[in-house]
Formats: sequence, C-alpha cells, structure tokens
Amino acid sequence: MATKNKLVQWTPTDVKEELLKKYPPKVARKRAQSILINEALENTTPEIQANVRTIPGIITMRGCTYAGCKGVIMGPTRDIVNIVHGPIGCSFYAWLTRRNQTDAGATGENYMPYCFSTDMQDSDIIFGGEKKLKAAIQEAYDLFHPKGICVFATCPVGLIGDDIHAVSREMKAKFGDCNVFAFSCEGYKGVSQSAGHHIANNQVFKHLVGTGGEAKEGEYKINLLGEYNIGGDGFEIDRVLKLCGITNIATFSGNSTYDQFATANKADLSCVMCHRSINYVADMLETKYGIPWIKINFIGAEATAKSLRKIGQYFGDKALIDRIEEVIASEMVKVKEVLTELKPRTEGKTAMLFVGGSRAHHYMELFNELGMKTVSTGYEFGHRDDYEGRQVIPDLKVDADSRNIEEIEVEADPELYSPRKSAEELKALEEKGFEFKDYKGLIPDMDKGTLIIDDLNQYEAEKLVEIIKPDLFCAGIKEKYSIQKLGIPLKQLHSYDYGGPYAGFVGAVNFYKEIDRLVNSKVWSYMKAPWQENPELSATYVWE
Ligand code: CFM
Repeated sequence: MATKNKLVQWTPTDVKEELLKKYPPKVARKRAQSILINEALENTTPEIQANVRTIPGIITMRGCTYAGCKGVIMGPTRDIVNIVHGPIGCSFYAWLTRRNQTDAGATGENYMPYCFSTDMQDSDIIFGGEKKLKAAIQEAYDLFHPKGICVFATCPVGLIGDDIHAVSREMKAKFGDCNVFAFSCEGYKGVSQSAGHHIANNQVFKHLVGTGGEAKEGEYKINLLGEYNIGGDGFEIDRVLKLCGITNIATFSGNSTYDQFATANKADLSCVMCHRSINYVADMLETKYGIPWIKINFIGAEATAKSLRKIGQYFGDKALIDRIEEVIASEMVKVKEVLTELKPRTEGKTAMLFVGGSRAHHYMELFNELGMKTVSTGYEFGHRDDYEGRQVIPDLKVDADSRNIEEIEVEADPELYSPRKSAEELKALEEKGFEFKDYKGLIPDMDKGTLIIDDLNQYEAEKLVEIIKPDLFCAGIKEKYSIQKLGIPLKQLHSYDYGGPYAGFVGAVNFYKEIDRLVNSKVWSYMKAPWQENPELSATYVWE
C-alpha cells in the first residue's frame, strides 16, 4: 500500500523545506523553529520551539484553555456539579465530548451526563451575569445537594469582568456544606488547553486536596496523576493495580470523586502518567505533604510491567515485588500470544503520531511492540520539557502568555506534612538507579533524521502524508477525515474511535488487534488521493 508507492526519496531537510515553502517568509521563519529534524547531538538534546501562540490564520489542531480546564481536568469527576458560566455553545461543546468514563459507584451520584450552563444572553453580556450565576448555583444546590460545585469562566465572562470567585465564595458561605469554587479559565487565557490544565489543577489543589474525608483503606497507597480514563483506560489500570495489591487513593482525574481529591494527601507515592497535564501537582503534593513522585507509563505492555516494577521497588516490600512479578507473568501470556500472531503483519510498517501533550510519546511504546516505526511525531500543545526532558524547565522562557497563568506558592503543611521516606532511604534508592521527579522527552526516543513537529496544522499534516505516505496516521477527529481522504488510515488517539481501553495489558492486546486491522485493510488502496488523480490543479488569471 502506501509505503510501496513511494517513488522519490526525500531527505528530512527536503520535507521541512516543502512544508514551509507555501508560507509567507515571516510565517515560515516562525514555523521553522517548531519543525525539528532530530539529530543525536553529543550529550545534548536539540531544542524545539513549543508552547507559543499559533500564528493567526493557521488551522491548528489545538483546543482552548477552557477545554483544558473544564473538559480535561474537571470533566471526569462525577460527583462535582460543573457549571459553565457563558453562552450555551461552550457548554454544549464540553458535554460528554471527551470519552472519559466513570463508574457511578454505590451511591450512583454522577452528574457527568448533565450539561450545566448559565446560558448567557446578550443582555447578560451588557448588564453583567453574576445574578444569573448565583441563581444557577442555587438551583444546582437545591436539586442535587452535591459536595462540590465548580464554576468555569468562558471568554465573554473574562471580557465583561463578572467576579465568579466572589460569587462562589458567597454561595459557599451561604450553603455551609457545599464547596463552591471557580476557575478563571477563559478560552483565550493561554496559548492552548495546557493553560487550562494548570488553572484547574491549581484550584483543585487550593480548594480541595487535603480537606479530609474518608480515604480508601489498603496497603501500598499511591495516587495516579494524569490518567483520565479515556475509553476505560483507568478501569484497566485499576484492575492491574488491584491484582498487585496496590491501593489507588486518588486518580487525577479519571473516574474520580470529590473524596478522592480531598484525601489525596494520604497516599505514599504519586505516580505521574501524563506529565504534561499535571507534573506541577506532583511537586506540590511533595512539598506540602511529603509524598515523593515518580514518572510511570501504562501505555504498552512492557511499559506497564516496568511501571509496576518501579512501584514495587519504591515500597521495597518482598511480598509486593513477588506479587507484581506473578501478575506480569500471567498477564504477559495473552500479550505474547497475540503479538506472535500479529507482529509478522505489522512489523516494518510506519506511523505518524500527532496528539495532545503526552500520547504522541507514550504510544510509541505500543508501536515499538508491534515492530512499527514512528517516522514523525509531535504534540499539539506540549512544552519544551515534553520534547527535551525535564532538565530544561529552569531554562524555559517566561513570556506574557505563561506569566498569565498563576504559579501557586506551596509550603509544608504544619499538620499534614510527613516525609514518606527518610533522606537516606531516598538516596539509597537513587543510588540503585531509581529515578524520582524525572521524565525524558520524546526527542531521545526518536530516530535520527525523523521529523518532530510542534503544533502541526492541517496544511502541514496533509503535506507530510503526501510526501512520506505513512501506513498509519494517529491524531484526532478534526484530522481524521481529511487524512483518510488521502488514502491513509487514521487512528484517533484522543477518543480511541469508540474503542479502548488501550492502557495496561488488556489495553495493549486491544490496540495490537486494532492497528493490525487498520494497517492491513485493503480498503485504503481503493482510495485515490487527490494528487494521484489530478497531480496539480493550476489556473491563470484571465487578464494575464
Ligand atoms: Fe495528557 Fe490526556 Fe494528552 Fe491532555 Fe488532551 Fe486527552 Fe490528549 Mo486529547 S491530558 S496531554 S489535554 S494525555 S484530551 S486524555 S487525548 S489532547 S495527548
């Protein structure tokens, strides 16, 4: 199929030039800094431009700050009423569009299917919407009596200056038994949804984490940070953790509840999955409560095994370590069986991954397991540390956009802080090669000469496919049909195309089968790409 038809051998430099050719010079210069040809530099990682504004006029794959706050971080929390203060479109957009699943639990308290909105009208924009917001909070309280109500600002709210925080404080004081707090997450606030993650996490940390309540009982208590239960990933991870005897106190925020956040301070280790959306919370949990953190990844069977072993090594208990090995051995039977059957069909195929802020890296594990090569990749809204590794954080430029996002000052809690391990214990682990507080970026995992592109846009995506013709393109719904019309299958790695889970061992097996089906389907060869039928459409002006 696609790879077989490749006629010309392009060098990465040619491809980069071709991507930039159509742009006006100023745009080309700016985009050039976000398109990196990977090269192994001695002891250093090449630098990429990331987390900067998309150039106006370019059709970006990014979402807005409100999406990152309301949809990504707070979306999966079932027993908090999430009220959107704004026009109805913003609420409708965020209404169950992300495939984060939940288990309504014994109480059945689940507000996720609802769409709560103040439905602002022209007159509210002119005269102010605070009264309407108050009434909405009151109505939600009267109807449901939830433990928490969250309020989200949309663009017009920031522009007209409604004080959503004052309203929330007033209502919280009035109710006495309902925690009401708000997020200044106007869509325009940052350069992408990444700013919304930060705004959401800061408020959850300030208003909710450590406020008490009944924590789950059990041994080896962890928090799972940056796991959002897309397509049931979190259910699979919880199944595996349970088999190992590890207690997951709080997931931030897949399948989460108010009480999970409130008792997150009771865990003894934070495991960070999607570091892009939450790494700063891991730091704050450590500073305030003394909980160390490690990077883990449950995407890929090998990566899952490695992450479980890392958790076992941290607790250092032989019974746990043995149980983890038993679980890995028994789960790997199926994984190996399926791989033996499928790998001969997937081996050598090529993929491109352009997804949010961490999946473009994490999913490379699954493709490696299938013997497939990731030939180009990049994030929609990653920061330089997601590409180059955590060590670059101190050198990151603070610009007007990043300054816009609050950095909260956290100190050790006078009552709740307790170091989980002594300095000597931590050092002993580190001496054995155990890594705390670190993650490598995707650049070191990519081959030399591959293209790493930040904030890829529609034009560049189509050009890339046209030139390189991968066997598979991974992105989201906005890209799906334009790429498939070019004769290349697209796997959605945001929503999983209604499939999943893809995390853990069961997830790896699901993924292998899905990818085998996609890259070996004959249907794509019947699709003629526009450039194959009409190589170039040209026209001239009649007066020329
Ligand atoms: Fe983290 Fe995510 Fe991602 Fe993300 Fe997202 Fe998502 Fe994503 Mo879509 S939190 S950065 S803002 S792993 S919704 S579950 S798939 S872009 S790569």
